[in-house]
Amino acid sequence: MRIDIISIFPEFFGVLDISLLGKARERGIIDLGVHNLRDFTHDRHRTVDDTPYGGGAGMVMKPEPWGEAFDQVLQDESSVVIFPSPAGERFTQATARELALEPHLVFGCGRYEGIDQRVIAHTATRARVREVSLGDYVLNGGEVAVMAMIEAIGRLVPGVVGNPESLTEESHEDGLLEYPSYTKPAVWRDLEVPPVLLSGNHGAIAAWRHEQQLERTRRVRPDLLQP
Ligand code: 6GU
Repeated sequence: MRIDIISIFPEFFGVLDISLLGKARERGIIDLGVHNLRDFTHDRHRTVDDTPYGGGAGMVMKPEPWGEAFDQVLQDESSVVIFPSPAGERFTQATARELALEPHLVFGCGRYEGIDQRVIAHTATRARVREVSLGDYVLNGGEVAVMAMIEAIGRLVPGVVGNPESLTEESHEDGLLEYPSYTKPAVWRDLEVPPVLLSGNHGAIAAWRHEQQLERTRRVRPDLLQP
């Protein structure tokens, strides 16, 4: 999978060199390009924003540098462009699963009050475009959101996570929260591991874990159980 990121803070993405994603890049499974939006400006101050038409607070990102950046980065109809935005559709595990199947993702990180909407409209004429939000709160810019999305998507790309079974037994894969986990010692500071986990009875363990998933989901995320 090829991933391109366009941002005025390319140095944000240095952390993608480390950890699981860094290994996937070393092994050639994920190919990452980070582009500085200011490299696509032509004025002395490398201006990327301007005041909003119609008035109002804040600044809006100008369309021209974005247009030139996409001219360089977009390949063909196989590209999917993702604009992180608190006004987007919700990013979920299902979104991550869909995007993990794509050969080329491009993330356009907006700052200030957003990007001139014509950038999104024009990009949609030459690629599939999605405006995506992590949740109902506001971040200063898309960079941190894109980091989270790339981690969620990247670990679902075949070969990135060593043991694929670890992907099927986690929160949200079956619509429920994950069951609680325990390791040795069997007693720690007077707290015991639930005895069923030491029983060796695999049927009983599976049933207990499923009950724990249901209880936890009912308690903290009842919305996930609505039809
Ligand atoms: Cl994707 N971007 C920004 N700027 N804020 C957000 C978000 C994204 N998701 C939640 N808040």
